[in-house]
Amino acid sequence: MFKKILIANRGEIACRVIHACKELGIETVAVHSETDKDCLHVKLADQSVCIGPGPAVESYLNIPSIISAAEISGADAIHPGYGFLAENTYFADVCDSCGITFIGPSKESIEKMGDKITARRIMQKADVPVIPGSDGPVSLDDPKLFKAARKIGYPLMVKASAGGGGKGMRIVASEDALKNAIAMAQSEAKSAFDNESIYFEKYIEEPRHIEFQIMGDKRGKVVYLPERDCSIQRRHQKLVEESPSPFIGPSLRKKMGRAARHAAEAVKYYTVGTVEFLVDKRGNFYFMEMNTRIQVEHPVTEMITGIDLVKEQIKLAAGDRLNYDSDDIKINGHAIECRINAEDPDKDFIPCPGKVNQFIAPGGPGVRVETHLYSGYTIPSFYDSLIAKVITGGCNRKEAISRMNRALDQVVIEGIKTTVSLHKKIVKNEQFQKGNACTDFLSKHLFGASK
Ligand code: MV4
Repeated sequence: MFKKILIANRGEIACRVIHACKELGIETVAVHSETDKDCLHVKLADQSVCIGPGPAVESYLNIPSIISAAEISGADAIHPGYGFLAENTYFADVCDSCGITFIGPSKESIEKMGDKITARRIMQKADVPVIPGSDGPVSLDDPKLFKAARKIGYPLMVKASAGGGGKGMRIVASEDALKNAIAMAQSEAKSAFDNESIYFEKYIEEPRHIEFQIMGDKRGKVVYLPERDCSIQRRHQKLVEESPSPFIGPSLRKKMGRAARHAAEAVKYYTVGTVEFLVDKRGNFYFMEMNTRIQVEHPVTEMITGIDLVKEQIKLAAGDRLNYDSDDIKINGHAIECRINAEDPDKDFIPCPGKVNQFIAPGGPGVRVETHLYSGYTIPSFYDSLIAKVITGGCNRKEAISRMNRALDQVVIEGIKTTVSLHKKIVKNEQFQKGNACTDFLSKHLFGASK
């Protein structure tokens, strides 16, 4: 097992990783930007190193600085959290060359799943259903372009191969909009990812976003865990996640879980990860992408399975074997997570950094809060606006919802605007309570057509 882990991240996830390390008896090194010297993760860690100025490119994305911090502190492994360097193949490679264990997948796994065209090809070979679409990249000067599009049918989606999470994506309603959509997606992808490779997918109407947590060990064993339903999103940012999905029964769960396991096996995946699917109204499911990291919403899975995913992740990186099967993992009740952002929902969700004069977290039965907030903390403007995750669990969905209602009413965050008010509306909404919320829920039920 590792002696000392450096956490190459900040905020709630850095705190979460430190909790796991402490429970495993592993020493912790926090890294922080100049702006973040008073952050909770710095206070919680055994040791801390300043790695540069506020802007992430100069600190949390600064690979030489982070590697130096690991070397001077004597860390034998690095946990990247999510975001920042978590899916950076170059970083995983540099860690390896320096004899530091990267707590995550191999660079080959990251690379294969990071390129969506490659991932689709590997999934097809592994008999994992993919969304009907083009076999490879499409190009504006291909004489068979319209023919290829017609074969898939309209509406279709133009997606960036290097994209994911909705970036570089366009819906195309009909042939006359095709070329323009490709050109737009291409230039967006070129500037965002320095890769203008584009492909087609059939447009799945009113889909649900269902994802499976998986875990693999270094001997090639992979297990799947129960699904999370992340259908409530805004501009491709998840707002609410729950597990199990009100939409998925035992037989579809088993079919999708096995497909998720095959997806992970196909890229020799040996850590925690998530396979995302779109599910249509009839229950057909399609591989969408794989996230090769621990995700923001992992606690809902922990709540209903009793498995500590971050501790498992660390143990798997140290070479431990998985000594249980998917069927041994039981669903215990229901869990929901609301992501609280420092944003103003009444002003188009503009970020609201600033001083938190008072913070009181809810507690009591079935409530878990993952946060780096404390009274007097100042939220900087440089980073993501996620400030807290409220997770509630109960013996069934109804109890998890009533606990979420109660917990959200008890949150006190003074000094800044947050999305707590939006979450209260979602959780009280009749369609949500019935389990009907699909991907257009927000626009349909809470905001009007434009959003
Ligand atoms: C799609 C889709 C419909 N058809 N792909 C991809 C990234 C994710 N953030 C949104 N993505 C979608 N891809 C095809 N072929 C619809 C969406 C989508 C969506 C999916 C799940 C949950 C919420 C969504 C909101 C908008 C669009």
